[in-house]
Amino acid sequence: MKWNHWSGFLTALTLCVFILTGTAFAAFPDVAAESPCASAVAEMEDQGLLSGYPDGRFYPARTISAAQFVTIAARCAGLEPVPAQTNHWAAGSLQAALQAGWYDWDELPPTGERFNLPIPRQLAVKILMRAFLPEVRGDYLTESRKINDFARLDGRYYEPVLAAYAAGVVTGDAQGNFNPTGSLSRGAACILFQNVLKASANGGQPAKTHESVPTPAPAVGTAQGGVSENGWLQVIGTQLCNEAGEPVVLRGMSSHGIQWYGQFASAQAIANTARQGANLFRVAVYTEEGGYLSNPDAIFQKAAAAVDAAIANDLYVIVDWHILSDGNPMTHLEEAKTFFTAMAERYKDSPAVLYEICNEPNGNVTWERDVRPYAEQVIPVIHARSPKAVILVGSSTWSQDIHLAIRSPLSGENLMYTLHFYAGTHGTELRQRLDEALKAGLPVFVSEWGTSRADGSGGVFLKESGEWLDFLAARNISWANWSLCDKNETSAALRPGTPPDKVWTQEDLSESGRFVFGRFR
Ligand code: DCB
Repeated sequence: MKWNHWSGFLTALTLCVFILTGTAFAAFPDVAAESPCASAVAEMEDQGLLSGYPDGRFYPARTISAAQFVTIAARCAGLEPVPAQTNHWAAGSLQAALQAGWYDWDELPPTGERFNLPIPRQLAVKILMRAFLPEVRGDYLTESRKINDFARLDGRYYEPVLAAYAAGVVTGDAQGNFNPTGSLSRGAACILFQNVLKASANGGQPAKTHESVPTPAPAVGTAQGGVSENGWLQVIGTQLCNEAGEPVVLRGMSSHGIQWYGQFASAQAIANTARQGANLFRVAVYTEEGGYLSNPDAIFQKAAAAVDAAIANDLYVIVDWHILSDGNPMTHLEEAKTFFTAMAERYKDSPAVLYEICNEPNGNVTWERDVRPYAEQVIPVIHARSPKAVILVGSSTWSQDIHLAIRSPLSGENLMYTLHFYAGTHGTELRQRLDEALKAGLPVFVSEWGTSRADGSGGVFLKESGEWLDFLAARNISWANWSLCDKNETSAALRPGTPPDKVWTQEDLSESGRFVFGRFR
């Protein structure tokens, strides 16, 4: 708490005592004495912090506007109005709140166009936490588990909302949802004020609140069906969503290089994968190492056949421009444009297809100088033909430098950043990077990961893989596993010699394959 707010704090404390001890006299005929907000409403009204409507009612179910909410917060904190840009009745208090750093300019522009709109719950909570409990922090894992719809939260509100859960200011609804972009009723706002003031008086420790803390939410409720169920995908905040705007998680297999293991990108192999519960397939179109650049027409046909087979099996499918030994995506920019022009033209009407424009930039490559400018040239080629398509973008160091993209993210719709990991090589540190990216508002897609070391062999590292998958599941992050083939390496999902054109049994799967197939659903 800033000590120039001491007087406000004391006012708030005094108010708080009133709220907590005040008799719930019937200040408003429409607020029942036993209603959880009754005492708060009555005392706040009595203190001139809140007013009813001219008909003498309070209308606790009505939506509270941004102006009403911030004005009450300012009064509670003893923040005096200052000169403002508009003559809106609340402009002075809102200007003072803005200057006190309770919210940012773009959240409620001082030009006033949002003052009378409902205040989104995530913004309301941020303002309360900044105003009354600025020192409180919430542990990401502990608190995010309490929030069933955590994936819907805008990244810029992670910190205050997690802190608010930690301090018991917010507890979510009966389903464990926070509903971050929803509005607040006037009655519910009073409860929030009461909770934050109590916690503040308690030194930031959770106080007993009117709402009971729900048990930690289980896995976040998501759709994991196929294309016919989910339709066109869209990215909302950091979350991949279906056409209806509901969070969706894609899980499935990546092919190995189709120039080598094209037989495992066959209709039967893909159908086998779908039958195991996957809703995603990734077609790895190597550029070098005997891939597309050696034989563009034949490889294009092979890739398109695999995409068609995935679509026929109701799977989402990633067309992956698999740069690898050509570390810099700029090296084959023109070929990439030609390839994606043809792919996007062919699949422009299919909601199933996602485009991954550079598998793993590596070597002497930077996000700023190489990957970002490359993406800025290739994305428009795709979006010009398929405007709604989700496009996945890699980063330097084999798509691990997602933290560098935070500083200069791409602009545009339906873009996601890939993060690749190998469980035998990468752990906590890379997971922290992923959280950093989410926190900064970057949507993340794990379009390739393996149970092995980063070279595709060693292990298998199933315990570490499990830690990764739990981590991804808790964040609703989609993934594709490397790889669906029978190569004699531990990351391969099939045992050496497994025929591609039969229905596989458990005996055909490698140790890695059994583990990964078991985690699709
Ligand atoms: C990625 C690549 C992928 C590669 C796997 C495993 O590379 F995207 O193409 O697959 O991760 O290394 C391997 C196959 C081998 C094949 C080889 C070359 O499994 O059968 O012979 O590609 O085509 C990564 C990922 C991370 C790191 C290094 C590589 N890393 N890498 O963090 O150091 O060197 O390929």
